Amino acid sequence: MADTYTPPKVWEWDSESGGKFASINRPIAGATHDKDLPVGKHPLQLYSLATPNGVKVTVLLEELLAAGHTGAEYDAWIIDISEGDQFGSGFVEVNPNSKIPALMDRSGDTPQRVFESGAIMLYLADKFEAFMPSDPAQRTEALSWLFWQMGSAPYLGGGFGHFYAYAPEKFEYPINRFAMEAKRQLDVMERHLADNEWFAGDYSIADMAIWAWYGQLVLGRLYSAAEFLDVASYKNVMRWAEAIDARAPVQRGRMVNRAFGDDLSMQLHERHDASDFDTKTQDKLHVKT
Ligand SMILES: N[C@@H](CCC(=O)N[C@@H](CS)C(=O)NCC(=O)O)C(=O)O
Repeated sequence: MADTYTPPKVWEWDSESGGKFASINRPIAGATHDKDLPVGKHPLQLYSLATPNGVKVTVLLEELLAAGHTGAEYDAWIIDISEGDQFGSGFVEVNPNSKIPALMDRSGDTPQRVFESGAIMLYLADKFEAFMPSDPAQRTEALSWLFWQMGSAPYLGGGFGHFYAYAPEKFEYPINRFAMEAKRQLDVMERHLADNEWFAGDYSIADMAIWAWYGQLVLGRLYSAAEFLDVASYKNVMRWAEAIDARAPVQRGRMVNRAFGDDLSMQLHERHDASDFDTKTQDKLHVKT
């Protein structure tokens, strides 16, 4: 194989390196500009975007509300990562890592910040004692799968998705490397779901977290890669993904903070009330196009 790049002694940032998202990627943390975050009327303030990591949290919040946990009412504000909103000072105070999703819980005496989608899901599941098995062995199993997802998805998104869909050129080596890993991960899921309806006991945050990435992948919504990865061959993963996709709270959760895609009826840029899902209100909430 031809050697196309000889690394220099010390790496230097080439801000013109190309590829989708190249303009927002940088090797420095911290805020680039002053900008306060808006605060709405509910105790839970979510700052997010409907990427798979964002969808995990909005699906959980909609599931909690549908299950009768009225304390889970939330304002969802859009963070446009392509415009650099994640580098505003207010957002960096909630998530020093400058990535969506980020949550502020203002229900107590002191506002509590939570960042990292897995931590947010666990925080909400514990707060409302829902969508997490109470049996200690099953809870441990659910945590194992939740952390499996958190550790695995960067190979799917940052590895496979980046080189297959976003990189400025198609390079065989990384596409092969990460397609193999993505398919291995799907096979891990396939084998587990062959003997289990859900990942740990009943439907839980583990299912929601894994679905947002791998469920949406096999449903053909990520990276236009369903055929390339032959997702139809993972029959149990398909069965599980379709069952979750059919849930009304999941459909609502997918819409929140979505400001991309061709289907405008699936976009609810901000969510402040259950009635925002009504078409009329929704039109008003199409704040950006
Ligand atoms: N491990 C983090 C990953 C979050 C993440 O990667 N968020 C992406 C969108 S899916 C983001 O905000 N990217 C903006 C950036 O990289 O500047 C989590 O699960 O919350």
